[in-house]
Formats: sequence, C-alpha cells, structure tokens
Amino acid sequence: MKILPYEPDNTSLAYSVGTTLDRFIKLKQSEFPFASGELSQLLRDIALAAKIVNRETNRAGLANIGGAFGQTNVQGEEQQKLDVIANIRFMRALSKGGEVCAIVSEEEDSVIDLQNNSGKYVVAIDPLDGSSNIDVNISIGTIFSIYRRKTPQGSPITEEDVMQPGRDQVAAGYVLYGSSTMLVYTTGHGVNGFTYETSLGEFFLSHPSIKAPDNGKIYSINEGLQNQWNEGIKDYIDECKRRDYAARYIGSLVADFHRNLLKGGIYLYPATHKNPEGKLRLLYEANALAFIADQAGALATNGKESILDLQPTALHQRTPLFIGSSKMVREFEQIAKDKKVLV
Ligand code: AHM
Ligand code: MG
Repeated sequence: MKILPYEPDNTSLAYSVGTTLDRFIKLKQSEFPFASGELSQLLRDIALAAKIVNRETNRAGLANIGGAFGQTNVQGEEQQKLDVIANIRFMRALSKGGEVCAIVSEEEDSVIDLQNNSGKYVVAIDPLDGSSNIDVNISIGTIFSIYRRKTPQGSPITEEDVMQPGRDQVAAGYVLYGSSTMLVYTTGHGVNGFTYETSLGEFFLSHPSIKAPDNGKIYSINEGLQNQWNEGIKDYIDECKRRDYAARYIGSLVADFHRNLLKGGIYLYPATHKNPEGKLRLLYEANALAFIADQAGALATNGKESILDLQPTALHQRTPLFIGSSKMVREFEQIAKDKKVLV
C-alpha cells in the first residue's frame, strides 16, 4: 500500500483556476501588510449584490419584473424595472457594509451620502448597464469604480471625494450577466475573472491574470449612427472594413468590452449629433473599464487623451469612448488625427 503525505495549497496553487472569490480576495489582502480588510469586505459586498441581481435577472421573465418602470432617470432615459431593482440591491449592499461613505449611481440624480463619515471609500456604479437588452435575454452588466476618499475619515464628504479622475481608482470591475455570469475586477495588480457557479452560489477564478491581445480583428460600434459621425471615425471604420475585420456589436458595453478584452478588438462610442459629448458616462462606465483595460495592457481614450486622465466636472458627465487592444486604439487615434477631425 502506498501512502502519500497531504500537500497543502501553496500560494501559487491557491491562485489557480477554481479558487473561490472569497479565498482569492483574502489571499490577495494578506499580500499587503497594512491592508485593513475594508476593501476586501467591499468587494465581497459587491459580489453578494451581484449574485442577487443575477438571480433577479434570470427569473425576470417569470416574475413580472421585465419592462419599463414608468419613470425616467436624471439623464432622461426610461428606467427599466430591473434597473431600479439592481440599483436598490447594490445601494443596500454598499450601505450596510460600512466601508462606503458615498455612492454615485446612474440611477440617482445626486451623490448619495450614506451618512457614514467613517467610511473610507466612494463607489461609482452603473447597477445594470445595457438597458435596451434587459427584456430580450441578451447580456447585460454591472460596472463599478472604487475610490479612496480624499478628505479625512470622520469628516463629511465633499465634491473632492467624488470627482476624482479614473487614475485614482483603487479598484474597479464589472459583472457580466451573460451565457454565464462573470465578475472581473482589478485592484491595480492585474485583472482576474471569476465565473459564477449557480448550484454552489460561488464565484470561482476562471480567468487568472487576464491580458488583452495587443491587436485584434473585431470592431464594435453602432453603425446605424454613421451619418452622425465625423470624418475621422468614418475613415477608421472604412479601414476596418478594408481589412475584413469582423463587426460585432451587442449594445451592452460590458459584453462588448469583455469580448474584445479576451479576443482582441476595439469598442467605439464617438460623439454623435444626438450626444455631442458621447453617450457613455465617465464616472461609472468609462473609468472602470479604462482601469481594467490599462491593467490588462489595453488602452482607453476619448480621442484626445487617456480616459484615466480626465478630471470629472459633472456627476453624469458623458465622454466619447474608444477602448480596446492597444495597437487598434493607437491606430484609430492616428487616423483620427490625420483627418484633423478629432472627436
Ligand atoms: P444604458 O446605461 O442606458 O444602459 O446605456 C449604455 C449602453 C451601453 O451598454 C451600450 O454600449 C450603449 O448604451 C449602446 O448604445 P446605442 O444603443 O446607442 O448603440
Ligand atoms: Mg449604463
């Protein structure tokens, strides 16, 4: 009879595929000697809310929670019932945890002051992105950014705490409610992706250390708006077509971004006549994805400068967004520049 000694997990094994999100967060935290554990707890709170939203999303068709809510948000967009439900779920999770002092949400007109001045973090969130896809069973997502407050803990929150450039994010991520549900996040030390196992109710590491391909053959843009683009965008898209690139556009930013992150590609949402500043919001859509892109070796720009360097001036500020494989984004910038018509 052969007897083998039990070999416990070493660190590298613990980061291997199959590690639970909780365990991964804990192990990562122990790598930082002075970490207080609050960010770890905050990430766990977000993961829990994501599980609940995942459940609601999956049963929406049966539970009469599909369709319009009957109100518009501050940006004049019709709210869906699931938009509102997801907002409530994330608000609850973030307010109960105790780590957060303020929240900026796509669904709320103003900054929500949680009246928790000891909270260290500010969260900007789009609780459910891709509203037009909710009712038709197509991938949707949650996007979040986490900032450390600028003012000292214990004092009331100020504009300075909320209006921080993307460069100052301490963590960011997204949840993709797709053919499987995934949570992808970064704390500034690479990007890791976790897949939700519904029967166990756990996220498991499935995509460790995600690196975006430098180049790709996919372009993602709403081509129906072509008549509203400037010449630089038109030239770039013509070039994509000359090269026989594949056009892939889901209309859910998280899903389009995620695909391009893994396969290589570029996502473009330029200024249009209808949205002269672009459609996507800087604080809770563009910044988080730009941080993840940066950590995965990809790029994000508004056509003139890096998304991460933009100083926000308004809560629901919009920005053109060009994000994806580094070579493609650089090439796009060059073509737009040659045309002398930036975005
Ligand atoms: P939403 O925040 O109201 O859901 O809108 C954002 C969405 C993105 O997910 C997506 O990339 C974009 O709007 C699609 O816009 P369009 O339908 O104009 O192509
Ligand atoms: Mg959105």
